[in-house]
Amino acid sequence: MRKIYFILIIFLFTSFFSNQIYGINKINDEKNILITKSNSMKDVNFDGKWTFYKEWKQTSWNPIKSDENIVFHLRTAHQGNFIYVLIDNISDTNKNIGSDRAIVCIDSKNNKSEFFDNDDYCFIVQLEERSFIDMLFNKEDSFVIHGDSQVKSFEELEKIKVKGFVGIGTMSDKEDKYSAVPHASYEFKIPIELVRRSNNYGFYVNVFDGNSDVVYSWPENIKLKSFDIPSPLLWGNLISPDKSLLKNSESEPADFVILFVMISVIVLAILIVIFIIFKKRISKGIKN
Ligand SMILES: [Ca+2]
Ligand SMILES: [Ca+2]
Repeated sequence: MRKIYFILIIFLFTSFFSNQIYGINKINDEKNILITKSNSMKDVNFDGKWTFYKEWKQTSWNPIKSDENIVFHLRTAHQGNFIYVLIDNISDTNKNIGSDRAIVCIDSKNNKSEFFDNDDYCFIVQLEERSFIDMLFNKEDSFVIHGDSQVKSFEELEKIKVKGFVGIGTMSDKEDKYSAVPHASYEFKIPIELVRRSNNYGFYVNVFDGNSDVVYSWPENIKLKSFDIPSPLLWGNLISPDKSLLKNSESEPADFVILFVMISVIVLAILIVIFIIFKKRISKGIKN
C-alpha cells in the first residue's frame, strides 16, 4: 500500500513540473533561432549600433554565414513586452544612406503560409546618418509592413504605424564587438503586443548593401527575385526554448504566487497521505 502512495506523490510532483522540464536538442537545427530571456535590455541605447561593451551581451548570438564566411551577426532577446534584435552587418563597410537596410519579419502564428498573410509583419530599417538633432527628435527611417488576407505583392501591402516600435540603423564605431572597421548595424525593439506572445514564431531576416547590390539572409540560401521578401513558407523559426516568451518576464511576483500555490498543494497531498497511513495503522492497532 505504501508503494502506491509513494507512486501517487511522485506522479503529483512530476505532473506539476512537467511543463518546466524540456529538452532543446530536438529543435536545435539550422532553421531555428533560439531567443534568450534577458534582463539587461532596458539599458540598450537605441542609436543603431553596439554602443558599449555590455550592451547586447545578454542575448542569443547567431553568426550568419555565406560561403563559410560570417556576413552578419544576429543577436536576439526578449524582456517584458518587447522582442529585441541587433543585426551587425560586418560585411557592409560602404555607407549607403537611404539604400542600405535590414529587415526582420515575424509570422506571428508561424502558419508558414504561401503568401504574406495578415498575421505576418516585416520591420524595415534603413541606414541613416544620425546627427545630434536626429537623436534629439528621435528621428528614425523605419517602417512596418503588415500582410493582408488577400494575396498582394510586397509593394502593395500596407505600411502601418506601430506604437512602441523602434528601428534604427547607423554605421558602427570602435565599441562594436565584432569588427573595428565601421559597418552598417541595426537595432530593433518590437512590441510583443503586435505579434502576440508565442514560443514559436516564423522568422526571417535580411540585410541589403546598396553598394554591392547583395542581399544576405537568414535562413541562408533563399534565392530572391528582385528584393522582395520570400514566402513565409520558406522562413525559419524563432523559438523560446524555455517558453519564457509566453509570459511577461517582468511579472515575477505572479510566478512566486504560482510556485507558492504549487508547493502548498504538494505539501497538503503529502500530509493527507501520511494522515491516511497513520489512521490505518491506528485502526489496525485497535483491532489487534
Ligand atoms: Ca546601441
Ligand atoms: Ca552599404
